[in-house]
Amino acid sequence: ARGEEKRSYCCCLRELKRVPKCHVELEPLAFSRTHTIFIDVNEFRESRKLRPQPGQPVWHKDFVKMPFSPECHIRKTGFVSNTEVVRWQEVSKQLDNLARKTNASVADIEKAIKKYNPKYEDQWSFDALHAFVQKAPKEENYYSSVLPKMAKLASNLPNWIPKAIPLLQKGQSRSITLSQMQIACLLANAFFCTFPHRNSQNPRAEYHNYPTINFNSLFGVWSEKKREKLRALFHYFHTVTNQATHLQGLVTFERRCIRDKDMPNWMSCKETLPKLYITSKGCIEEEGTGMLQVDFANNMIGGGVLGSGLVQEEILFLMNPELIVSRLFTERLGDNECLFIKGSQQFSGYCGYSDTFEWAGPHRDDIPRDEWMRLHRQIVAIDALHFRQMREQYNMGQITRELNKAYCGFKPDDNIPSDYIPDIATGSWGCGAFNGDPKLKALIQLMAAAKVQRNVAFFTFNNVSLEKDLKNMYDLLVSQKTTVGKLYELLGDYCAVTRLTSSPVDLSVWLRNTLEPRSQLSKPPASRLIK
Ligand code: AR6
Repeated sequence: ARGEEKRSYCCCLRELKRVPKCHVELEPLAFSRTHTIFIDVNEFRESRKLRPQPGQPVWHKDFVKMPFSPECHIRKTGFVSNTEVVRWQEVSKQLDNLARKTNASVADIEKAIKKYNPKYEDQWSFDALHAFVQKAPKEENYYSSVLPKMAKLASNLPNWIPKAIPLLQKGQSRSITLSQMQIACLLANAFFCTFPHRNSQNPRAEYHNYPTINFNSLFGVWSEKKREKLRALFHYFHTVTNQATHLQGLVTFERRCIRDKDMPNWMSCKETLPKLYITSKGCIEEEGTGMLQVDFANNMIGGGVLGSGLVQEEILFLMNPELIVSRLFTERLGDNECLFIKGSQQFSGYCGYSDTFEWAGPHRDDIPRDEWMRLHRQIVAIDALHFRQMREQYNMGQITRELNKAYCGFKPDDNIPSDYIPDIATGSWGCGAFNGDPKLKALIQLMAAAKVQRNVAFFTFNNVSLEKDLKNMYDLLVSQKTTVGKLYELLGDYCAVTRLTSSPVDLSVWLRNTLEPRSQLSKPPASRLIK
């Protein structure tokens, strides 16, 4: 039986392409109609300095409403009458007070935040933050010294980012490039809940179609999970306020939207499946370093990272907190959209998962940078459909939606020679919190990867039987030279059959019975066997 198991068309990990080895030299960094850059590009080109680009905030529906905009007011209730004051006056007063304290307490922070968010005085709880600081072990108890530094960083927002940040809105393909220090400053503001108009949960609220960004939701409802989240985030702030010299790079956030008419006609795709490396050991972010790493996203980017969620996307965002800033400007992703993030830094390591998740200490990120001083890390956020009932997914409408979503995330930039395109590191996308069928979703991702001619490293995350089943399914399809178009047609038949049965037939079994009714497995050629 051992000999049998070894016969597979699957490839080895070292056969797959990664950056920086397969990196193609970039054009010089430059603004364009669809790319907003927040540093002075000329200076960057001449001396690699990351000086903020001058500009003005804009109080407009297409831009992030900044807390220091002169149009941003708060109402102060007095004994006799109410007055309106410019909100930044109050915010910077509070932040400057905190910055001057040598030992800021959580009570000081709570008081400060509520001063400029008076509406939430009775609604926001800080019990988790209080418990966190109280219970922190001695060696980690640097909070009272880091908080004033964070307040100072936050109050410098008008200097770090004077220019208006465009929102990455639905239906647009556009990018934003920020320096890592600018991101740290924005996140410090998120921590102190300074962003205006971002707190209402009302479906009619101005930003109802955007994720939340202010950190208030992290501060209430104490749990062990919250503790681990706060450890990771405080470690990030501790690092950025102490070792700013290490934050010498840029990060790009790119929203991509593909119009329906530019989506593939799946039925007529002639491509066969790409190379596949599959393993139950390891995970996307470690063994997949240098490949395009898939974020199993929520359509509200970052999902529950600022609340109670703690699965793949949230963990990724906690290990790489710069990703969290995407919540500030990324509107809910549509079915034909995704978000790429290039250059984010990993600050922490972790162990466990979900309820057993633990922050495992600092991570030294020593991957090299590209010509734009971005770390060679590429992440793509694609949100699968959330199936309340497993059965809902066996339907060609849903399958086509998932194929198009994966295609949008996997499609490389135009005009890059294929030798310079890294392969894809993924796994059971949509099959945890979102209840998808791991075999169907793996096939969908392989079909989308085939269409864009990228190979796949697939991590089943300790699931040994899934590894085996996917390997067998893949071997069958490769041995039969099954095209994407043919698979699409087969999936149509599979859905039809599944609709007629009370419990879904296993996809890999059904494919085997359909493609090989006599179970005549053709043997792979000796040259493709893994020794
Ligand atoms: N590498 C490889 N596989 C992993 C990793 C990893 N690092 N982490 C988890 N898995 P899930 P979804 C496997 O549930 O179903 C979030 O709240 C693991 O087997 O995170 O697409 C988002 O914000 C896990 O069961 O993805 C969304 O709201 C499976 O991948 C929602 O969850 C799926 O991970 C998305 O849920």
